[in-house]
Amino acid sequence: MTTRRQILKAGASLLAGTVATGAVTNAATAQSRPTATQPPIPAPSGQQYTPVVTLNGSSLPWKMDNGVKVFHLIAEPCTREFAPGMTVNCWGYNGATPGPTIEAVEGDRVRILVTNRLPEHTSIHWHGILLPNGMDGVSGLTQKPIPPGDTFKYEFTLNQHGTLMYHPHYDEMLQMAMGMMGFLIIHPKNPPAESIVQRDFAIMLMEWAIDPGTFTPNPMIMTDFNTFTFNSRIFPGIDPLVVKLGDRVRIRIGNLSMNSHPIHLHGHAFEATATDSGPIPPSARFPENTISIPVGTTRDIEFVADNPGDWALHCHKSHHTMNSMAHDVPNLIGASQAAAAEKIARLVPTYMQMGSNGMGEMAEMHMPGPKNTPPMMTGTGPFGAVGMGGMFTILKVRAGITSYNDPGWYAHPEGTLALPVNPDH
Ligand SMILES: [Cu+2]
Repeated sequence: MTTRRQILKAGASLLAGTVATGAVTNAATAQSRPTATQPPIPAPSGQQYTPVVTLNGSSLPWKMDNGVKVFHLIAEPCTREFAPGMTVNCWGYNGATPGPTIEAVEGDRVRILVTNRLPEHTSIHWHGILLPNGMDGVSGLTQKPIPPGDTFKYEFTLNQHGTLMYHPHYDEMLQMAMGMMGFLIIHPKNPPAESIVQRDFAIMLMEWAIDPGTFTPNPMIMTDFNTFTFNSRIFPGIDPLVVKLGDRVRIRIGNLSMNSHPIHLHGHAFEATATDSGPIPPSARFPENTISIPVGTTRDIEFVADNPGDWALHCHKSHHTMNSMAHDVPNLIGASQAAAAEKIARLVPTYMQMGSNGMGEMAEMHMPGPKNTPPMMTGTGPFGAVGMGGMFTILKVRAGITSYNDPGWYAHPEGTLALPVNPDH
């Protein structure tokens, strides 16, 4: 007799096999959108707002139909370059993970068509949006799932403003682990003067389990993730946030991963101005350097970029600024490896002992790794190896720039740089 346990086991190994070969993503036919940050779509005539820049992503164009903004999302497999040298088999929307940012204005009526080109059912939930129950996208509860090949229509009026999200509510564990998520951003109809910004960025946080040498995230992993992304990119593949000195800047951060991420900005104090339920009253705001973004939420932070330079913006969980982390390795800090290294070198002549005096040397030594696997710490700045990967990018604040193209590295004014000295003088 075949037991339930045997069936489960057989199913699991079959699934593991498909995941490992990438067949589950139909990688051969997968779409892939550019990973360069696309210029935002300007506000249409009659509406005024600063359009959102989705770092290493894009916004979703729309058509007008009798006063209704009509968007079309396509749920489908895609490939995503996380950084040069690492391309991942994902699922997303319109060829990208995160999917394109949907942008609208409070009071708009929107119609969002969702076509399913995945090999299984899906549905789409509008996270944080106040809408009629039948538009909420929870398969089984408020609608039938969308079968492969079908298109469902969602239509509702936006009666709020803020940073909201969309994601599946069918086989969520797998579909979100494969990258299915995106922003739905609603600008206020009549923004107060103090909330008008010159630069408005959107960053989705995500974590993945991608074994070294493989191409497909493992959705079965619950805690031991090894790849941490801003908009499904890892440093140094993440574009910088370029702003002019004096700009008021908003960064909208969403988290649909399995962990909270304390996001830390150097050189500036900011305030959280909104959650995924709307604005935080000014009387309730306080200055911060680091803000934890809990799972399943968004936070908007705002500040005046009043300090020129190249400022790190990163997750403060130090394992989250690393790539392809392996966590089950022995601790060698302070251990003498000389005797063992000599013996290993007889078998493997290229063997290098590492870890006794810290691991910083790994940032400078780019040892060849398995295919499709970036070094753990990587990226180079004007002073050498940055020693960071994962959730790390740079806020570039510049005086006198005339475009928001990457201005290169900051030139430090004379006398403002930390330099070696003789401590006795
Ligand atoms: Cu983190």
